[in-house]
Amino acid sequence: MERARHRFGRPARHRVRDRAVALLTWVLIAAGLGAIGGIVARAEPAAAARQAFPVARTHVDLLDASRTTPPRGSHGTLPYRYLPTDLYLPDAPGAFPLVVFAAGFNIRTDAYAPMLQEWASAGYVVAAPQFPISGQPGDGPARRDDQVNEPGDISFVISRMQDATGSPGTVVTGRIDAGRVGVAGHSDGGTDAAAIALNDHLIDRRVDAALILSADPPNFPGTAYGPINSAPVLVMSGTSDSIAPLAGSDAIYDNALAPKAQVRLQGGGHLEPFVSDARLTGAAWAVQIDFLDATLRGDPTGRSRLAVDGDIPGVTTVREVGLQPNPIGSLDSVSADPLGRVTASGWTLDPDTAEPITIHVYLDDAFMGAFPASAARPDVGGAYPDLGPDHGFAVTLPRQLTGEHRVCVFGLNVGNGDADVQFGCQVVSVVTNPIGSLDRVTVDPLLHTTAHGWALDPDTTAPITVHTYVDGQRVAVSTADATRPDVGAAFAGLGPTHGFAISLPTLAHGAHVVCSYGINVGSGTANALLGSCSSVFVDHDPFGTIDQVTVGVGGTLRVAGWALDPDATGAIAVHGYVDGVRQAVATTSVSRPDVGAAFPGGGTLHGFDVTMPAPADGQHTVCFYGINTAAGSTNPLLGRCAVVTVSHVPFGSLDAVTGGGGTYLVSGWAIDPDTTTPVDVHVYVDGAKRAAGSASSARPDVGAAFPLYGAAHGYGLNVGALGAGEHVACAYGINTAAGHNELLGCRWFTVP
Ligand SMILES: [Ca+2]
Ligand SMILES: [Ca+2]
Ligand SMILES: [Ca+2]
Ligand SMILES: [Ca+2]
Repeated sequence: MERARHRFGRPARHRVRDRAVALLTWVLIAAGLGAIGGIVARAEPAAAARQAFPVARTHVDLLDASRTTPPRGSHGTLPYRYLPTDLYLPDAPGAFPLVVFAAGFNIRTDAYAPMLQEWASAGYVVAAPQFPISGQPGDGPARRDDQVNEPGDISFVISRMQDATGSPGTVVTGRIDAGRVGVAGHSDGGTDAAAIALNDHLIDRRVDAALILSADPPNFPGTAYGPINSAPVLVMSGTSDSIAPLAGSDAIYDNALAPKAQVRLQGGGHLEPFVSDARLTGAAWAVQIDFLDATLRGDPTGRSRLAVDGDIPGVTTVREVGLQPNPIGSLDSVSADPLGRVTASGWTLDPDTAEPITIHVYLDDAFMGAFPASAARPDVGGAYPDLGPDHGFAVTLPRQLTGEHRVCVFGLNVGNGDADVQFGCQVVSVVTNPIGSLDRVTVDPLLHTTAHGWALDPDTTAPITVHTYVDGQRVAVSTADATRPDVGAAFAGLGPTHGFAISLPTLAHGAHVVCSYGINVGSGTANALLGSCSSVFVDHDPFGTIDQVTVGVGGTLRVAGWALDPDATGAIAVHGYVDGVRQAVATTSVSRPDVGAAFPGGGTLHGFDVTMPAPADGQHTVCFYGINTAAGSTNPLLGRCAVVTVSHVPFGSLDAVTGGGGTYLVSGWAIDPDTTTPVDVHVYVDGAKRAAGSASSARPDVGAAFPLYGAAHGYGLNVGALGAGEHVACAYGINTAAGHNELLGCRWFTVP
C-alpha cells in the first residue's frame, strides 16, 4: 500500500504521513529482526515498555444445571454439565479483560499452561474449562460428538465469570473487566471459538475478540458460519500442521469480516508452536498478545506490533485488515458505459464513525478528486450495524476515456488510526464503439422501404457512416446526419446530428430482416449493430376498397370502388362476387384523381364502377377482389365485403280515407322495385274490392325518397258511397315482374 501511494503521487499531506509511517515501520522491523536469534519472547519496543505481571493459578468447579451431558465411560446421561476450570490471574490490583480458552480434543487444559501463563502475564484473566466429553482427564475415552455443545460451555463460563467478578467473596471478585471478553481455542477448541465468533446460531455477541488456533471451520450441523458481523478474529496455525491443515485456517480467515488477522507460523506443527517449539512460541505468544491488546484493550500500538511480530522472515507471515481503526472498504466495480464514462462503485467506512467518510479517486496515478462515500448500502449497514448504511459510492469520472485505465480509491482516515487506506484498484477497459438504434423500418403501400434510427460514435460529434443490410446483403451506405434533438439531449456534448431515415431499394414480396451498423471512428474495436435488427413484410399484392353498393331498379347491384397494384402503373383487373359466385370481371378504368394523389406515381386509373345482375329477394354478400399484377402472392379482398338486401315486392302506403256524403276517396302511394312505371293498386272495403287504378299521380315527396323511381307513384281511388257505421279500407300493390302482390296498408274509418 505504501509503495502504491508514493507511486501515485498523492497530495502532499498523504506523502508526509507516509514517510512517517515508513520510518516507524523500519524501526519496528529492525527491532523484530534483532530478536530472532535469541529466546526472548517479545520482539518489539512497545512490549518492553509494558508491565509483565506475576501470575496466580487457581481452579474453580463450575456447574451448568440448565443443560445435560451425554454418557461417557461409566456414567450415563447427566442432568447438568460439569466444567472444572483452570484460572490464570494477573497477580496485581485492578480488573483485567477476560479470555476463555477452549482446549482441543482429548488433551488436558494444563498442556497449554505455558501459553495461558503468557497471556495472564500480559494482563488477562484466563479461564480454561475442561469439556465433559471431549476433554481430559475423564471417565472413559474422549469423544467428539459433543462438540456442538462446547460453544455453549464457553458462553456459560463467560456468564459465570462476569457474575463472579461482580459478586463478593469469589476468587475473581473485582478482578475481571466484565465488558471486555475474548474467546480463544486450539484445534477443536479453536473451532469452538470460531463458532462463538462466526456461527449464525452459536455467536455470542458479548465477545470482543476471538483467537482461533490450528482449527478447522465451524461447520456444525444445522448451522452456518461467516461472513457475519462478528468480533475481530485472529487465526493462527503452523504451515506444517498435519492434523488441522493450513487450508482450514485460511478458510476461516477468508470467510470472516474485517477486522481480522491471520498469522502463519512457518514450519510449525499442530500444538508445538504454541507451547513447546522454542523457535516459534515467542513470536506466537507475541502475536496473540498484540491482538488481544488491540482488540480488548483498544491499545493503538497493538496492530502495529502485530504487523511486526507477524512478519518475521522464516518465522511468521501475516494478513490483516481493519484491526487498526483505519478505513476499510471495497471497490466493488469499475465499469465504463458505451460513451467511455467510467464509474467506480463500492463502499468505505472508518470504524471510528457512523458518518460518511471521503474517498480520493486516482486515474492512472492522477488525482481525480475527493468524493463523499455517503450513499445507502443496506448490506454494509447489516454487516456493521453500529456504523449504519451510509457508506456507498458510485463516482463517475469527469473525463471521457478510451482504452485501458487503472482506477484506485482511498478512504481517508478520521479519528483514530494512522493512515488513509487504498482499499481497491481495478483496471477497466474502455471500448468506444458506435452506439445507436434502428428504431423502425417502414414500408408504404407503394413499397418504399425506409430504415429509421440514429447512430453516433463517442469519439466524435460528427455524423458517422451507417451500413444497412437486408437479409445479409448490404443495400445502403449512408450518413447519420439528420437532426435528432432527443439523441443530442441524451448524449450531452456529442451534438444532435445523428439521425437517419435511409431509403432502401424496393424489396421482393415477402418477409425481410433489416440490420444497420454504425461504422467505428477513432478508438474502439468494431462496427456496431445499431440496436437490434428489424423484420418487415413487403406486400406486392393489390389493395383497395369498395366505396358504395347501390341496389338499382329491378334489383341490379352497382358497385363502385378502387384498387391498385404497387407493381402496375395503370388499371388492373377486379373481380366481383355475389354470395360467392363471380358476377363481374372488370378493370379499374374509372379515373380516380383522389386515389392517384394518395398513392402517387401510378396515374389515376384506379376506380371501378360495375353493375351486376339482380339477385333474388333477400340478403346478399358482395365482395370484390383485386387481381395481382407481377410480384405478389394472392388476389386480395378489396376492403370488406358489403351486405345488401334486394326485394322485388311492391311497397307503399295507404295514407288517408277522405270524403263524406255519397263518396269516399282512398289515397296513398305505391312502387314496384322492378319498374319506374306506375303500378296498379286495388282497394278493398270491408273485404270487398271497391276500386282499382294506377298509382301514377305526382308525389314529389315519394320521388325525393326513392329517386331511382321518379315521383309518379301517387294514387287516389274512389270507393263510392258507404252505409253509416265502422268500415275498414285496405290497399294492395299489384306486382310487376318478379315478386307478388303486397298489402300497402289498411285504415279504419266511420261513416256518420
Ligand atoms: Ca479512523
Ligand atoms: Ca470509436
Ligand atoms: Ca403485384
Ligand atoms: Ca316486382
